[in-house]
Amino acid sequence: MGTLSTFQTGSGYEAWLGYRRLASGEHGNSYAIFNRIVVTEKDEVIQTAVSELTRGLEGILGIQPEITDHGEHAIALGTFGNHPLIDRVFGAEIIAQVGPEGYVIKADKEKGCLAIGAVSPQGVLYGAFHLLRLLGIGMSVDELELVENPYNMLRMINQWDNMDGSVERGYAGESIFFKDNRITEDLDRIRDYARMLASAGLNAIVINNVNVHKVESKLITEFLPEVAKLAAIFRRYAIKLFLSVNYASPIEIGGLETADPLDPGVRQWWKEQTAGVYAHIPDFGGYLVKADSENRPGPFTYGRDHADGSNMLAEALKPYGGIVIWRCFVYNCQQDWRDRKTDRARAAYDHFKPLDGRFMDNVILQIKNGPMDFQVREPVSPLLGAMPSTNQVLEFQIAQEYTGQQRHVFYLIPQWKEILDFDTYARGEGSSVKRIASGSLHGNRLAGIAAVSNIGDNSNWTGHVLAQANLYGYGRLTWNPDLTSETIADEWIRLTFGDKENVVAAIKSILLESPAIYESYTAPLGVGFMVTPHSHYGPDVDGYEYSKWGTYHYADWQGIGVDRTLATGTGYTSQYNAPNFERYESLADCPDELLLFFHHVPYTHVLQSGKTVIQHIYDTHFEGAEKAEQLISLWDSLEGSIDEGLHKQVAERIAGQAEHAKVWRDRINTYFYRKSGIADQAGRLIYA
Ligand code: GCV
Repeated sequence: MGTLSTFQTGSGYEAWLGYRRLASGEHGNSYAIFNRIVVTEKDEVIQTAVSELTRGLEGILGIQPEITDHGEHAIALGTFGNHPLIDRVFGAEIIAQVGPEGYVIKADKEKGCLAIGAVSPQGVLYGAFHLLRLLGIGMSVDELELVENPYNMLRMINQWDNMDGSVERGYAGESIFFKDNRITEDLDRIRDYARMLASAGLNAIVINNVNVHKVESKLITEFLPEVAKLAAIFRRYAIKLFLSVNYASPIEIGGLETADPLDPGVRQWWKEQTAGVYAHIPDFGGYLVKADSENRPGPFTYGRDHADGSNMLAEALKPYGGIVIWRCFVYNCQQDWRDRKTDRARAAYDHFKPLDGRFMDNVILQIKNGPMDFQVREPVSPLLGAMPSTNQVLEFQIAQEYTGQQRHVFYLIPQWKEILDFDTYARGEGSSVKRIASGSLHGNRLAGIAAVSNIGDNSNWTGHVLAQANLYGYGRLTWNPDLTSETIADEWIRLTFGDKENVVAAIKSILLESPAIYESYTAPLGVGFMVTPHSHYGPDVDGYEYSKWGTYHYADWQGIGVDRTLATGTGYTSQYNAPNFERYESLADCPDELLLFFHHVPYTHVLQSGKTVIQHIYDTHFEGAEKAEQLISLWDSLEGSIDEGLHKQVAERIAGQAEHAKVWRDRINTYFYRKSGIADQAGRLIYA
């Protein structure tokens, strides 16, 4: 298919969909049923399921199945009530367990078939990918019987792609969607991306950056015919297309003098444009908006608030079933470091919480997982769960902006799981973030998870091959947040690299240890942001210390950290419900890994671990760099056991990471040695 010819095996292009041939004996499946696929429906998503299954069976088992609309001894797939074999296999009781996007799979020996049944064509497609995943990792499906439903309704990817071809915070090349201010003609590549997303269970995509410049503003006008072509590709994979819009579009491209959300002319303008969008894309998902954030326009200019702004767009989308996703990443990015009262961490909650209940029911607020900006370590955003009468979507970042930029390994799934499992106590004990994101806690009509994509036009999609695990894992976790990090890693490794046990064990340990390793040689104890301004790559402890972005650590000769307590600091801790508030407020109870986020302490402060802050900094930085170095030999041990091309690519990145970890180690250790004048107890080399 398409672009595969230009990206051969070893490039990483096939990602987890390589459908590697299993050696006979690697699984215990009876082949007979795989020779035929019985399908009765012409629906395009079901046809996609058929072609994926055909392709997969050919790759994994070397079988070219016959496609037919009748008969038995086959894989049967279809929606309930439309397929005689499916209807014979599944009774009312099991059908009742299958939700709108779910599916049931059953190996029915009596009827001689393996049936995939669903309420919707989309469910059939997910079921087909599930079957291929099991076959791909060498599992027997002879006794299979399972029902699956996604935990989250909205399972979304946000591209930060610009029409000039660049990708904001992109670490894997240029955009696959845009080039030279036009929409791509390489639709094969888009289709291959859609396959990857659907196979991981994702169902929505925003194709352009939340920072919408003048040219991208025209995606809802003159570029619509091309956008419609992209929407058609994603539609075949049951993925809804959304666009980021520029809040000031009525002025920038509409020729109006204002973008005031209460102005009748402005409201009319959005209604007309939206009608135009739906004329081209009848199942268009809606708009994503970054407003009054980082110098982007928004309703504040007109003395209006976020509810006024988002409701205006919601009204335009409402007749078509569209939604507005309105981001809460709103803070003062013109802060003065001399002002000790303003705290960026407080901003989203302070802006949005008072607006609870004022948003239309087709507005969803999109909230970053932490109060700052996708740091290696930060607490969970207190806004999550704090607006019971408002739809909320949780935002993650798969792109590794602050986590090594896809040059360092950083398996993000454990971090996301910690966030999803965090108890907000919004409605008493058991109010986990995953229940807020899914909408189940407050009974929201719209809810889910969105994440910033990590792909670009590099042949392996993600720059670092191991970063593919984050894209795959994001989809799997969004489908089922109760999957473990180990299970997801295991699946991904087997599908990508094969299932030799030494390979699975080594790569799994690299992935699972990677977050702790990276955290240990970068910013300590939750303080964050010790990165080079703008690029956000590499150490620069004071890079943001006197800047207007509001990201400070306040290190002096005696101590470090931000006092965010209610008692003596910015009061940010009070945005949390009890008992989280008390835990963060108390110096004694605050978890070590977040200590400097909440408290300013002397370097001699003793952590719960028993170490002083300064010794913790030295120890973690020496150990982290050492562990990064050890990854080299671990990876080398796989030479000959995995594809040579993939091995080489990753080897280069791991070597680079080990070198860069030393840069981090020395910059951080020297900085704090110079500030504190306290020597390392172990007497290791610190450049004075
Ligand atoms: C898309 C951070 C990033 C910006 C990004 C912004 C956002 O500040 O550094 O590149 O802009 O987040 O999420 O809007």
